[in-house]
Formats: sequence, C-alpha cells, structure tokens
Amino acid sequence: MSVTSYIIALGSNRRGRHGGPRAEVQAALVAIGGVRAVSRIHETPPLGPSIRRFANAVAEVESGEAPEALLRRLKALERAFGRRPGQRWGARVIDLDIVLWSGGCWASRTLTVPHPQYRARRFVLAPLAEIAPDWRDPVTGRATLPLLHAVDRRRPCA
Ligand code: A4P
Ligand code: MG
Repeated sequence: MSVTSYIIALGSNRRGRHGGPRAEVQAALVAIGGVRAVSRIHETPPLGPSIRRFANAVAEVESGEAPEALLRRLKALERAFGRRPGQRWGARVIDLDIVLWSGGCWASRTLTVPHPQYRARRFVLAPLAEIAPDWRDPVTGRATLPLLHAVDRRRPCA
C-alpha cells in the first residue's frame, strides 16, 4: 500500500502513567510513530463540560495504513494509555482524533474525515496552522489559516 499522510489531533486533560497532560501527549506521539511534523503543545481552556485545562497538539504522521486501520490502532492506544469509556467529553488521559488525510474525504459508520468539528475548534486549528497552514479542507476548499482566522473573528475574546 502507498504511504499516506494523516493529521492527528492529540488532547489530554488528565494525569496518566506518563505524568501530566503534556507528558501524556508527548508519550502518545512516540507511540503513534511515523511523525513527520509536530506542533507545539498548547495549553487550552476546555470546550464543553470538563473543568480541567487541556494539553493539545497536532501531528502529521506518515502511514501505510488505511483510515479504518489507523483508527483501530489509535483507539487501542487510547485504551493502553488508560482511557476509560465514560461521559462523552469527560476528562481523558488521551484523545486521538484523525483530522485530515491526504486521500481527501472518508465517511463510514465509525469514521468521518475530515473530522466534522475541526473547522470550528481553535484547539485544533491553532496547532495545525504551525505545521500545515496551507492544507485545504476538501469539503469547503478553505485552508487552515483562513479557517483559524474565521474562528478568531467569531470569538475575538476567546
Ligand atoms: N469517529 C468518527 N470520526 C472520527 C475521527 N475523524 N477521528 C468516531 C476519531 N474518531 C472518529 O470518539 C467517538 C467515536 O467517534 C469514535 O469511536 C470513532 O468511531 P471518542 O474519541 O471515542 O469520544 P470523544 O472524544 O468523547 O468524542 P469526540 O466527539 O471525539 O469528542 P471530541 O470531538 O474529541 O471532543 N477542549 C479542549 N480545549 N481540548 C480538547 O482536546 N476535546 C474534547 C472532546 C472536548 N473539549 C476539548 C477537547
Ligand atoms: Mg475523540
């Protein structure tokens, strides 16, 4: 199979066996492997009901896996890091979402790429702008930087 590029968003707002949220994100980057580029780790205010702040980062990963195979591996990694199924949007040791891939769009029962919410999320777009400012959303045709600016215009104080 040919090599494919994926953009993966990492988030943590709970201590795990590697340490605090930053250490969990760093350990997850090592575990995922194939990292070609990685953003800084951003400390972000929680969106949704969680109280704890998040560590968020975005990585470009090279992989020969098809999207569903990568999702299965990421879910297995989340479990290995100690993430337990529970309240949606609850505090989590690690959350690994597939944001974009070089193949364009993917839609199945278990996986939608691009991630349906990434266009509205500053905690994804700001780190993404560091490593892939020109990557175009295949659905809207808009690149990362204009998407980030649009979010900032809507919430000038966030
Ligand atoms: N799924 C479908 N498409 C995808 C995709 N592109 N990537 C399915 C990953 N998974 C995808 O996700 C639930 C199911 O979505 C998966 O089993 C998969 O089949 P999950 O990760 O198990 O559950 P979740 O994370 O609780 O739900 P969700 O909808 O992924 O939540 P989000 O969107 O990840 O939001 N605030 C800050 N500051 N930073 C954060 O990182 N994260 C969240 C969680 C809320 N607030 C936050 C942050
Ligand atoms: Mg998720």
